[in-house]
Amino acid sequence: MTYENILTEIKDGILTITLNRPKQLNALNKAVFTEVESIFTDIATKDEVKSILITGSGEKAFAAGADIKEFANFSVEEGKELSANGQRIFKIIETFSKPVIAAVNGFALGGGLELAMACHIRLASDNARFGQPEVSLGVTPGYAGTQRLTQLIGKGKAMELLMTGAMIKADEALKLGLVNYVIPQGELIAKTEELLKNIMKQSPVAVAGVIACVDAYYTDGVDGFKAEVKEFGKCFGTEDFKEGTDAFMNKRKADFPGK
Ligand code: DAK
Repeated sequence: MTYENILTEIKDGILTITLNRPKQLNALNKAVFTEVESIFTDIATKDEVKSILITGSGEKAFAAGADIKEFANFSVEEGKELSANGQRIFKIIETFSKPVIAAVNGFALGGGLELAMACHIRLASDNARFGQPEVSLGVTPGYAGTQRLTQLIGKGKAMELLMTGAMIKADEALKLGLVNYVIPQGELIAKTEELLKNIMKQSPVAVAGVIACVDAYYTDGVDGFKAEVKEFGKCFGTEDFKEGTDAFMNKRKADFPGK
């Protein structure tokens, strides 16, 4: 697929996806969703991609929400379909077996914040702003913002942000646990890559297991403790486990095959 709304680059095992509609502050339209889904499908089995960094083009926005101009005249049915499709694609990101980090380089509003929250970890530049302003447009969040924001920052604060539609600054997002670090904008990508490289030194199989176990905690009807027993047990049959334990016993650094 040729991408017109995202830029992609693979370097040192990291796929960088840059949302690229700077004139619309990287607002998420249908085409962006299609392209994001396509790239995730494409890289799922591509060994050269070991982790993913998602950011926005320019210095102003990660993504200023769903494209308001696109959905303004939608019917009830179209609204439901848009929401279900977006939720499905964000779920692919959330449950992706390779680490996905959002480098939030500016506004992350509405669908933009929902995308960042679907990523495993979020880092923010000092100019970043976060909010779910949907209620100001007469809609509720449609891409699982009510769920993931509550999971990440707790019910009271999530209710406040969701009901007021207020925007918060990066330092408050840090205090709330919405982002892990706040970094000067010029250093955001380097710091995000550094974190991904630290993760990529670990066993990819075990990292995928961690993602699955943490997701299990939030999945209805799934017992996360049992999921952990299963993932833990699986590791004993992997080459990564043999390599990791052998490296420890021989006082050398592990070089994980990822199998
Ligand atoms: N969609 C489309 N265009 C957008 C946009 C958006 N979300 N945000 C900004 N733009 C466009 C502006 O229209 C403007 O374009 P021109 O007028 O120059 O053609 C350009 O980007 C620059 O924006 P501003 O001139 O407004 O820039 P400022 O620095 O003055 O303000 C801002 C920056 C981020 C505070 C402001 O642009 C703003 O408030 N933007 C809208 C934020 C927002 O409300 N985002 C939407 C959140 S709600 C649904 C499923 C999901 C959703 C809804 C329904 N269904 C299932 C139906 C999700 C909804 C959301 O994401």
